[in-house]
Amino acid sequence: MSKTVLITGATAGFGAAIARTFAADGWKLAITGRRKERLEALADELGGPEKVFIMPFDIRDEAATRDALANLPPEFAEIDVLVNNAGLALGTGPIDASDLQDWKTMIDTNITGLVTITRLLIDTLIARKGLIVNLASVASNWAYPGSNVYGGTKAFVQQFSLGLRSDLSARGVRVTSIEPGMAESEFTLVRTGGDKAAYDKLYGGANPLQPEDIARTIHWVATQPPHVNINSLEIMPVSQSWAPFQVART
Ligand code: NDP
Ligand code: 8X3
Repeated sequence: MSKTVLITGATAGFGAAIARTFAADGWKLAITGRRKERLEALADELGGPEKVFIMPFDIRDEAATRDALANLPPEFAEIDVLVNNAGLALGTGPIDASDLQDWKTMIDTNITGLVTITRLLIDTLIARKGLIVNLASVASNWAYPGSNVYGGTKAFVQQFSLGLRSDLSARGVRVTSIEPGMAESEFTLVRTGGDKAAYDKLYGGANPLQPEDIARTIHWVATQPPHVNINSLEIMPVSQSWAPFQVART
């Protein structure tokens, strides 16, 4: 019998690639995101309503999240794998040039939305001895100028993953924190408010990770034997590494 994966944020980037990778391996998919037309197109591409159930809602909205999960048809309700992928960065500037509303949007999406859907699905995941894959970031591990609140949300995701793992190991539930570096998706367009020049400058000549690289990794994590837990994986393109520490001289 085929297993079911619920992927948040499947309308673009990693989420869409994860959906394609799991679909190619015969999994049933429940996919979320705000852009309903993209969910519909992806569902059509991946086998239609027998294979894919679409859940258009805003992950920041608890009532909408509850409603969407309550309306999962029985053939999609037994979730084996939850991929908490929906998320975003807003802004690249320093703290004193950042917008407080942008910070709240990142916290509401990357933290509150993620913990809400996780809590709402936890009984199902325990019953299924399932797997939770959380999209953290290299920004969980390394601060860089402008990472401020985005990095803080991703550090939360990483630490929450460890906490989930501690609480759930005796129940057979697996938990993995995936921590990607530079990857080409809509992420930078969202972060810069649609600045294509910034997008081209960041990725141009850098040979960044592609969404398929992350999708392949998550599929590998999900297909390990049930006694194997991949705790965390930090993944960068070969071209990306570390800079010297900054030293401010006054
Ligand atoms: P994209 O911008 O390409 O995709 C983001 C996805 O998140 C979209 O499907 C979007 O759907 C969804 N999303 C955002 N806000 C909401 C919301 N309020 N409600 C529901 N869905 C939402 O980015 P990536 O694929 O690159 O990023 C996926 C995850 O990986 C994020 O958590 C990101 O922080 C993380 N990450 C990305 C890296 C990168 O360099 N690209 C590196 C490390 C981590 P919609 O807009 O339709 O709602
Ligand atoms: C996204 C990767 O390096 O832009 O999480 O913070 S980075």
